[in-house]
Amino acid sequence: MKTTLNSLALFGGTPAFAEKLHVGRPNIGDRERLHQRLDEILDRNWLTNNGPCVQEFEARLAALADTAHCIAVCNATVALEMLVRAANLSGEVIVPSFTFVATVHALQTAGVTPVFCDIDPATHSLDPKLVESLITPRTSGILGVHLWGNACAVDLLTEIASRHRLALLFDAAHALGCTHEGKPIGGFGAAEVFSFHATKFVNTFEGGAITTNDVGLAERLRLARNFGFADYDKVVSPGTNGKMSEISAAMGLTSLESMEKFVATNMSNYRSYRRALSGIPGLSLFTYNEAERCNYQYVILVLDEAAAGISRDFLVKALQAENIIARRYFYPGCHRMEPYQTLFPNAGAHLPATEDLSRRVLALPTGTAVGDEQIKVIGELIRFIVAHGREMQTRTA
Ligand code: T4K
Repeated sequence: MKTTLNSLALFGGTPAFAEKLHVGRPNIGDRERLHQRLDEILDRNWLTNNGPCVQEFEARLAALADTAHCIAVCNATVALEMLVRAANLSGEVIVPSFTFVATVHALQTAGVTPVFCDIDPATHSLDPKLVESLITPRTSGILGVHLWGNACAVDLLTEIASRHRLALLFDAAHALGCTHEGKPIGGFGAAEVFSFHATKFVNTFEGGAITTNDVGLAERLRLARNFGFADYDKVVSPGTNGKMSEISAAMGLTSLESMEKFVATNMSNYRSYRRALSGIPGLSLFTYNEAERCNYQYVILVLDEAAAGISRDFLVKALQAENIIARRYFYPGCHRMEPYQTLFPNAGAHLPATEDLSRRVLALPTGTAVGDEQIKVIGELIRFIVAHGREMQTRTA
């Protein structure tokens, strides 16, 4: 345990951890089962193009999301791009700025203008009261994000979308295995998109999937995923190469088999962080609704600089020096990234909660690579840094 400023890595001390602790360290499931699946793939000599592993992965996901259709894709960004086109979005779409930039890029890439809407600071997701005020005759849809796996204001957004005849889509990249009012995320709106990037708690190395109950949309998405091919030599629509490979689906199936174990670890880590950080002035954890099913894959710390006496950025710097690679998700907000900053230079004026929160949030390491003992050390360190924050900031100034 560190008890002097000089023992902190920032001031020349030995880092608290010899190896870096990452936010997104991949969870690896049953290696033997994965190797077995890889052998089966090689024996079949069928590596991609809607192979049996992909089909099985899609069936498992559709069951999990309780949807009629699931389309597995090479990553969630391409899935979002395909969906924006297949849902015929045009003109303007309302979207949060406080999200990973891929959400917004998917609109921009499809020639749709993103209209940034502010968030509710309590949920970190779209504020439905503000959504309605942004609807214009050019609006064709709303793209909500279930940030940190917590359902956004699904019911109010559904009501607004239906009253204004808008398409409603959800970026559910963080929300596999989560529920809203007991119903699995995946079946809300016209369609939802999951990510299985290596850093997600269930992963396919790279990968994504779209779930929907709309058969027409599912058909268009299947075509779009495979260049628009309806049959040999027969292309019936524009399309891309959005296919998931067999090796990715094999990883996904193996990962799904350990999903409950990963969730249990994440939940236990979340509770350990809650204990380890309790009572530290100016710090609070983003709280999950334990009445719902959650995957707890992100541990999100929200810092009140005035009460903590230390800035978020200083805390991140001090933690990273200790090999705790905390991340400033999703700083500085998409509206401050290109091309949006140039296109909409005044967007920030209408996004006070986004601007404020993106300066105060940080994600802490979790997943199967992190355990109780490490979290205790991280908690003690944060407690010490906050207690001596002013002194430390003066010393580094
Ligand atoms: N919508 C939302 C709301 C999203 O959050 C995302 C992706 C998407 C859409 C798009 O989904 P995909 O197209 O990616 O399927 C990471 C991920 O690359 C990204 O998938 C994820 N969200 C985002 C929140 O996080 P970075 O730029 O932070 O990645 P990186 O390389 O810094 O990795 C994060 C940490 O994980 C690092 O500390 C290192 C560690 N790591 C990473 C990889 C890849 C490992 O330990 N092993 C690994 O293999 O974006």
